Amino acid sequence: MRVVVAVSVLVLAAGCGGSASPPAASERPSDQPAATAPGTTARPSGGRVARLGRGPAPATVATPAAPGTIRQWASSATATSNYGAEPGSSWNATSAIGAPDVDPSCADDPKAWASKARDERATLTVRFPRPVRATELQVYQTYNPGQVVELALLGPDGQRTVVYQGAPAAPDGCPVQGYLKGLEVAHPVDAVAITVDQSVLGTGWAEIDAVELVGTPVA
Ligand SMILES: [Ca+2]
Repeated sequence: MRVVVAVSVLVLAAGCGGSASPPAASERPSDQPAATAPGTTARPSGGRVARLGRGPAPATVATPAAPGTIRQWASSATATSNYGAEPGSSWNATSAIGAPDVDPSCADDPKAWASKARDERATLTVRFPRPVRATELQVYQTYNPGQVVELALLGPDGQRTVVYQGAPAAPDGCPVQGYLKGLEVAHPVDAVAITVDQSVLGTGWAEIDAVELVGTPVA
C-alpha cells in the first residue's frame, strides 16, 4: 500500500433538530438519545493521517467543486453489519446512497445507515460511479456522531489508503459533517470504507446519512 496523504480533517457541527420518526420496536436505534455533549474531536493515530478540528458552517461545504473536479454521492453501499438486513430496508447500508435526506436534521432516521447492534464496531463501504483522484471527502453523521474511527479510500484495483484514524469523541452538536480536504492519494478512488466504533462513548447508534467524494475524474 503506497500512501501519500496530506489532509486536514475537520468535524463540523450544525444545530440539532428534529426527533426520531415513528417506529415502535424497543430494539430500534431510537432507543438512544442523540449525542449532545460537547467534546474535542478525535486525534489521529500516526503522523500521516488527518488532524481533526472544528470546521466552518455546513453552508460553506456546499461550494462548487474546483475546476476539473466533480462531486459525487455514493451510488451503492454495503456494511459489515446492518440494522435493516435487506438492501432498501430501514437503516440498511443503502440508506447512505445519494444526497443527504436526513441532514440537516439530527435524528434517528431509517434513511441513514446504522449497524445491527448499538455498541459494536462496524464498517460501511460506499461506492461511487466514477473513479477520481480524490481531493475531498464528506461524511454526513446524523445521529450520535463522533464515533467514526477510520476512513479508508479504496481503489478499483484493490488499493486501500487509510486517510483518517482516531478515537471516538463526542462532538459539539449534531448532525456533524466530518470532512477531509487536501487529499493526495497515490491511486484512483471509487469507494470509501467508514468504520465506526460504538463501544466507547455509550451514546448508541452512529448513523450515517450520506457520503460525498470530490476529485478529478480518472480517464
Ligand atoms: Ca440517507
